[in-house]
Amino acid sequence: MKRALITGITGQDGSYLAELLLEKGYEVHGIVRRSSTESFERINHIAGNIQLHQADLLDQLSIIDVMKVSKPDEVYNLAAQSFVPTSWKQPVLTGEFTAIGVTRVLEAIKLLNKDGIRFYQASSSEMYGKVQAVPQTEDTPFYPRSPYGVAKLYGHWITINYRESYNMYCCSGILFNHESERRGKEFVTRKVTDGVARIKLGLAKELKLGNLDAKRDWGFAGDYVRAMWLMLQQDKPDDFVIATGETHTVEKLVDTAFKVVDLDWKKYVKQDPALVRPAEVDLLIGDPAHAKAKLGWKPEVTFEQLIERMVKADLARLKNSATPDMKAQGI
Ligand code: NDP
Ligand code: GDR
Repeated sequence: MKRALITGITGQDGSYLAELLLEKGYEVHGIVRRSSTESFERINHIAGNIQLHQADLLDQLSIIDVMKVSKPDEVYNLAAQSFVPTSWKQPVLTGEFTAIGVTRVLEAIKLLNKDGIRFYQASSSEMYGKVQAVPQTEDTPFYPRSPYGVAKLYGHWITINYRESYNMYCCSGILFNHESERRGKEFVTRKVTDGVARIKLGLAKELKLGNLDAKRDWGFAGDYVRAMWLMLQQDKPDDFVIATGETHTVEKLVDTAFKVVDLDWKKYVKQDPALVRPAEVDLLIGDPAHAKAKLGWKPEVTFEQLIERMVKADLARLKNSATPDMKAQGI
């Protein structure tokens, strides 16, 4: 039985990846950080089948200890401060988790079992930032536009550096935006689908958003974790762009989500200058040709299917949590 260790197992991707690895017969271990309230809602349904260990990417010894106990064949480094706007408010902390945290994990692998452990790094399309070519490939030059993007670029290059310096099996997955009903509510897709469901149910009157012109290449998280696993099953380590190859504006996302419930978004969406970022990434569209050719990977869920499933999931969740008062009003 293969063993995997996932940092960031409580996050969106960590939960889907844990499910996938369990299906494949892995023994799954995960790192969780101590907090006064537990944030296990995405993994509660598989809690009996995975082993959780307390550790933090800020603490080198805690990572070494978890690796000694879990003895992984594969390490998936998904933990990060992952919300771009927070990276301007907490740039130093973002660098500590999202950049130097990667080196801590790589150092633990190098120390304990450099030839036996395969490593996946969660890199990001945010590294392209002010894009230098369209569509973006593994060879497109990077130009990050946020402290988060800069930190991820460090993580990307340190992964490549350990591969080249120590001959370690290290892969960097340059993943474009991927979403699901488990997405954090501060990210734009989930903010919109949750907002649409609230407006439809009479729980909210408006939805405040920032820049509606930005373009993103949005895919489904369940498809993207398959690519992570595939990267660690090859003869040689490599880096891969994972994307759908389609791009849409935030406005198109909003229109698509409101249409699921037959409402006109223009009546409800307000633009709030406070939500506009200090520096924006205007256009992302990835070319996944390398992943298609080498990994045999392709996305299964379309943009429209993704938004529809997210709106429906938010409607169902809000209806299930309706109070007696709300139920009396037909919610
Ligand atoms: P989430 O924000 O949903 O999850 C982040 C995870 O990291 C959580 O489990 C969080 O734990 C954990 N974490 C944060 N800081 C630490 C720390 N110091 N020590 C240990 N764990 C920590 O992110 P996603 O699942 O969406 O993304 C997974 C990874 O992929 C991230 O690195 C993200 O930057 C990257 N990425 C994501 C993309 C996307 O579109 N989703 C695209 C490209 C890259 P806790 O529950 O305690 O907060
Ligand atoms: P992003 O995702 O920054 O691309 O990073 P996010 O969903 O936060 O923003 C996407 C685009 O939508 C615009 N936008 C808004 N965004 C948010 N969050 N809230 C709003 O109200 C709003 N209005 C407009 C943004 O300006 C932006 O252009 C995500 C994260 O998962 C990263 O961790 C990951 O690396 C990248 O995707 C790829």
